[in-house]
Formats: sequence, structure tokens, C-alpha cells
Amino acid sequence: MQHRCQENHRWWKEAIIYQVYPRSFKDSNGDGVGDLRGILSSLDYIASLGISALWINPVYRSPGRDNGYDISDFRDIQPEYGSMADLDELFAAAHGKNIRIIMDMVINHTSDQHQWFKQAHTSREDPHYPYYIWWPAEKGKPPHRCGFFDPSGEAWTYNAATNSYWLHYFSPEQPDLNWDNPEVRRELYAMLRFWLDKGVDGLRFDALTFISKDMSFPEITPALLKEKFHDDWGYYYASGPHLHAYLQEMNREVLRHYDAVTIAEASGVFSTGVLQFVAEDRHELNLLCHFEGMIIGYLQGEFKRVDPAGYSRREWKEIYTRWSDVFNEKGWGTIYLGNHDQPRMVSRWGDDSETFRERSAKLLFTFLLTMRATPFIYNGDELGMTNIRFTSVDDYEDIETRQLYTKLKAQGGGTEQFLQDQQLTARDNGRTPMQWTAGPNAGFTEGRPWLKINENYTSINREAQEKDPASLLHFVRRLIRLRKLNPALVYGDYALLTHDDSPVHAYTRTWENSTFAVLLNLSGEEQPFDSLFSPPSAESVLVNNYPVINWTRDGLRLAPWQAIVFACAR
Ligand code: ISL
Ligand code: CA
Repeated sequence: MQHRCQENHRWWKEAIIYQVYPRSFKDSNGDGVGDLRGILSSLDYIASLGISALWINPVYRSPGRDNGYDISDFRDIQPEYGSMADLDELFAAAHGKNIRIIMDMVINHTSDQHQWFKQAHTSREDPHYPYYIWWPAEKGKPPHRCGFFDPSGEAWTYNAATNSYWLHYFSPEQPDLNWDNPEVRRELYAMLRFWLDKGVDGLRFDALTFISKDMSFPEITPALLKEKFHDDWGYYYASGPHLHAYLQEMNREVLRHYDAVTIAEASGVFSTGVLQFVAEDRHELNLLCHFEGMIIGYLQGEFKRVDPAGYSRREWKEIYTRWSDVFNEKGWGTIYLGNHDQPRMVSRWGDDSETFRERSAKLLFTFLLTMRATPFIYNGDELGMTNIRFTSVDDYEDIETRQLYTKLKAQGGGTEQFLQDQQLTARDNGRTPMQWTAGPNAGFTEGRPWLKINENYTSINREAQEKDPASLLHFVRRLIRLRKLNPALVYGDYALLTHDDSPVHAYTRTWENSTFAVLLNLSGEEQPFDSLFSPPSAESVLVNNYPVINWTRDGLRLAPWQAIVFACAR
């Protein structure tokens, strides 16, 4: 078969992207905050993983209310992270090691400390007033919109100087930009060119699906929201009237003139809608990160609460299969199991108990690196770092947790349940400092870390895993190499073998005349697997997180969290 992808190879389809959360990665000057020189000094480690590109979370000038997702100057660096010269040095050093750089672009909103907003909120006559979205108070109270990080949950905040309310889908300190204003778009495009001209190799667009709003702000009752927009504001916010027109314009004006990969963070986009963003003939973007995988196991209609009993494996298989199949003819997918907004991968999807932490993390990486999509690895996951599970609200630094708690208290809710939920879902679980060594502060800083370090750093750290050939870290390196050496694992057709409720996720990846079988037992119990395959020879087993494969006369028995990849006989 002449394969559809053959004429369509792109570096970012073959890439493995490593996400660095600068604040928590490596501190170079003892102030307890990770920084650019810290990343620079860790570049050999990053390169040793074999990854192709680095995505760096925002390091721009920012008051840091949302750890950099509230930008006050798009063209400057927040001093606690370093300087523009440091960043330039990092770009050059990374490029010298064949590592591409992807920068995070936050263009749905700015900080309230951005010059534009500082001026805008002084008067309706100010030229920057129409850079933001306002509801004049003479029209009464604005129709309710959800502000994710607002202490009252409301996305409008009143400003006396202009006698109007500004819109903020996140916190009040993150006013939404008015994309309907051509001036705003012109400014943002110029800013994007500034970064692309510097030679960045990719852009990850934060909350990109939210940029267009229905500016008539129709009243949305909870009933209407349920009926028309599922149960989810993300979906409503991602359905703005001019979203695709703006993305096409941004492509025409900026993106198509550069050879950089473009990635949307796309809350509220489902597999039915993704091709509108990434099909080649749409001329919008290259890749999109969806949330369908992240919301498996969430309690229906609840924000930041997952079912403590776990998640449905049937749903897992269905969602990842659907998100693989949707790109069979056009576009290309992404896959991730954790990031700076999510709890730790092994705590959420695996089992972080002593017994299964390492095995289940190995299984999750086997999945991540054998699917037909560009994989993202979040820093620290390659060491099997786990949720910190804070037992006090005061331990949390994250604006989301803090605001949710304020809201809960105002409504008279209980702290205990809140803490239990946050132990499973809070973003700070994934933001604790990187565990480099068993030494003081896990080798992250010589000062006082900005966020507590997980106490398990004495056993879970890079140093220990470097020395142990059987460690997760070495396992991940081998998997990365395997993916890079085998186009079947990148471009090969994906076929699900287990369409049932069992926790076994088994699939094949086929490309030209090679086929790989991937068998994953997503559970802590032994599972039978009725295999169509004959037992593989020892040399065709490419991955196994156990020393043996238990192939009985009745078929295969997969051990708890066992992950196997083998090359099928021709
Ligand atoms: O919409 C949501 C919930 O329904 C969120 O998932 C939202 O899309 C997501 O949190 C957006 O995240 C990004 O933008 C935020 C920032 O705090 C995150 O860290 C960033 O990844 C605001 O800039
Ligand atoms: Ca520092």
C-alpha cells in the first residue's frame, strides 16, 4: 500500500517533545526559583533523553499571579528567570545539540499589569480601552460567565474608573484581550513575528480556543448550558463565532511565513472538531492538545474532582482510539499524560504505591511512546515523580487551588473533602521541584524552594536512576530510541485489538511490512489475554517491564501493569 503519510513527513510528527516547567526545573542562583540558567546547565541531561524539542512554559515579564500565564511584557523576560541574553544563550546551546525550542504564547489574555490594561482601565476614552472586553454598567449586570480562577467564579469584575466590567475567563488579574479589535490582532501578530524572527522552532498557544467571544453576551442559564453546550464551559468558550477566521488570518499574516510548528492548547475541542484546526487544507495550525484524555474519570459536572475509585479503562481505550483514528486521512495528533496543569502522570493513571509505581510508570511511557501521535513528556515524569498530596491548604501556591478554596469557603463547603480532591487533581502536584539527587533540596536549589519538595526525593531522583540500568529513566531512554528508529511506531497504522471492558489495552502498529504488537495491562491484577499471536522469539521482544512473559497453553497472562512490545513475525 502506498502510504498516505509517505509524502507528508514532517519533523514534528517524528518529534518527542519534552516540557520544562522553568520555575521547578533547576535553580542556578539559590533564590529557590528555577530559571533559564538552570535549564542551560541541565541541557546535557535533556539531550541524554533523546528528545527532539523543548517546550518551555512562559518566562516573560509577569507579576506571576498564575506563574507566568499573566504576561505584562511579551518581549521581555521576568528577572527571576533570567534575561533575554540567557534565553538567547539557551536557544543557541539547544540548537547546538539538535534540540528545537517551543515557546509558550499566551494571547487570550494579558496581565492586568500589562501597559495596555494599565491604561485601558483608566478611562473609556483611552486608546487601549477597546483592547479588552468591557460590559458598560449602564446596561446593568453582565450576563454570567465562568471565571476559572476568580474567587467568586464570575468572569466579570467591576472597574469604577470606567463604570464597566472587564471580562476574564481566568483570574481578574488576567483580562481577556478583545480579538475583534483589528489593532489587537495586529499587535499580537507583530509580537509573534518578534519571537519567530528570533528563531524559535515552535509555538504552543495557551487557551487558544477561547480567543473569540460572542460579543453580544447572550444570557446563558445553567439549563441552557447543559442542553446546548454539554456540561462544560470549556466547550462553550471554545465555540466563539470568529475563532477559525482568526486562526486563518494569523496563519496568513504570520505562521505560514515561518517553518515553526504551531500547537493549540485546546480545551473544549472534541475529536469531531479537531480537523477544523489541523487539517492541512484549513491553513490554521499543525497540532492540537485536547483535554478528552485528561477528563476521563472526572466526576460528572464537578470541577477538579476525580472519582477516587479510578477511571474507566473502556473509556480510555475508546478515547485514545478515536483520537488516533481521526487523523487517519488528514492532520496529525498529540498525546500527553501529564503537564503543569495536571497531577503527576503515575499518580493519576498508574499506581504510585511502592509496589507498582515503577511498573505502572513504565507501562504509561510504553503507551505514550507507541501511539500514533506526537508525544509530550512532562519533566519529572521520566523519573516517576508522584503527587505530593498536601495536607494543608496553606501548602498550595497555585492560584487555581487558592481561588477554588476561597469560593468554597464563601459557600460554606468543607475543607476535608476539598483537600482530598486536590490531592488527586491539584496542579501543584505536578509542579513540585525536579528531583535531581538525594542531597539537600533534591539538588534543585541551594536556597528555600518556592514550593515544597516531595519527601520521596531521597529514593526517587535522577542520580539514583542513572546508576540503575533497570530504572524508569533508562527505560524511557530506550523507548525514545525505539520510537526514533522505527517509523512504524510513528507513522504506522494503529489497530485496537481489545474492544472490551477489560483493562488490557492491546494494539498493533503497522507500517509497510513491519508490525509491532503493544500489550498493556492497565491494572494491578493479572489479566488473561487471548492472543492471536504466536509467542514471540526472545529477540523480537523489544519492551517488557517484567523479566518474563507468561505464555501458557491457554494464551498469555499479563502480570499487573505489564507492558510488552514485540515485533510480529513476517
Ligand atoms: O478551560 C478549562 C477548564 O474547563 C481549563 O482546562 C483551561 O483551558 C486550561 O486551564 C488553560 O490552561 C492554560 O491557561 C491558563 C493557565 O493557568 C494554565 O497553566 C495554562 O496551561 C491561563 O493562562
Ligand atoms: Ca533562581
